[in-house]
Amino acid sequence: MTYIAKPKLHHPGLAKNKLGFTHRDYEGRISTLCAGCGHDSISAALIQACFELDLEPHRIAKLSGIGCSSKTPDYFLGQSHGFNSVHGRMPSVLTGANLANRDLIYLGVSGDGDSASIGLGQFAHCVRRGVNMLYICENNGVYGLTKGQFSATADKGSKSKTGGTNADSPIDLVSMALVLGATFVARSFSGDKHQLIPLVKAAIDHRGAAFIDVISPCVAFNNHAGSTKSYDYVREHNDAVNRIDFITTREPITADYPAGSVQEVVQHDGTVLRLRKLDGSYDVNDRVAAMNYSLAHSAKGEVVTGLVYVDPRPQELHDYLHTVETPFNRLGEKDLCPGTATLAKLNASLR
Ligand SMILES: Cc1ncc(C[n+]2csc(CCOP(=O)(O)OP(=O)(O)O)c2C)c(N)n1
Ligand code: SF4
Ligand SMILES: [Mg+2]
Repeated sequence: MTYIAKPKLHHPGLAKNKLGFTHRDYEGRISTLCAGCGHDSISAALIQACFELDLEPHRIAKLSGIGCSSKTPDYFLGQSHGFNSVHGRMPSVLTGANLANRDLIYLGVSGDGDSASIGLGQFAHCVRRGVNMLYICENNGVYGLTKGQFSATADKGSKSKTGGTNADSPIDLVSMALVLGATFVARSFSGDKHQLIPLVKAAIDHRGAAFIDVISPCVAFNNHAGSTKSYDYVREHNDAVNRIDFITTREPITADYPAGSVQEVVQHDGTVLRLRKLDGSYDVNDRVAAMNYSLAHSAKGEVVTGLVYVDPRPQELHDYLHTVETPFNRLGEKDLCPGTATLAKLNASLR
């Protein structure tokens, strides 16, 4: 329950980062999500990444929409700025905040419903504008908060918990981010903290639009048995499997597997996720190759994870708009009202 505060006591031996903060200083309130929800693992990865990056919590702004995923900013970085907006509208609120104060680190936290259904247009425009942010989609293929309707990322043919079949083609947000010009694109799995934490750190460090699609199982409603997740499909492809983990129901799902291999992860409902980790020969700077690779493996029923694409020389919205470097809240009257002579000069330059 959110009204139960976490005890403030710290063990005196807790490790501190360079700023003298402990891991606890990056935590939030007690999570109210279902036990074993993938979203909680993503919160844990964000906490660990910010701790390891020695970030000052007051320099971070968390923005989200509506959904179980969008609730999570309450459960991490309790001393940072936070704004829980309207369903699917996080990107425009984040863009506005970023334009007003470019000095903060922006974390946009969203769900697949929030980003790929009602908020698809918002997602597209903030990515194509190159807003400097880490945009995380906690992707479980369902509307978890409203009890498990298919989202736009659900596989065609997958079954809902109540037995309905999804007839629509899925939206692949990684492919979309690549097409839209994101300068950092990755996919990970909430249960693979060894992959996710470094990706989060790299994305925070990236100066431009960074997008991470994190497959995050919904233990309550993720009942899809689509072509990529069915037992039949897995049996057919069993030769390619390095290792299969059978996970006890309602325990957090974990996966740890070497680069270049395929991991099949059995989810809480018995469906299987095939994760292919990119190997060392993959060129992360080739956008077109990244699209081809991602689509080719998607056609084989595999989910490509890892750093899919990064632009080594990214630009961001402020570069395009030539905005002033000083955040709006630090501009004085003299900056904002430079006087009639300056106004006349400006007007003359426009004639
Ligand atoms: C404008 C509007 N439409 C619909 C809803 C109802 N609603 C709340 S959360 C949600 C879907 C959330 O799904 P997702 O973003 O995938 O988050 P999850 O709960 O799966 O993490 C919907 C449809 C709403 N709150 N506001
Ligand atoms: S309903 Fe699904 S997404 Fe929501 S908290 Fe429970 S497991 Fe997580
Ligand atoms: Mg969802």
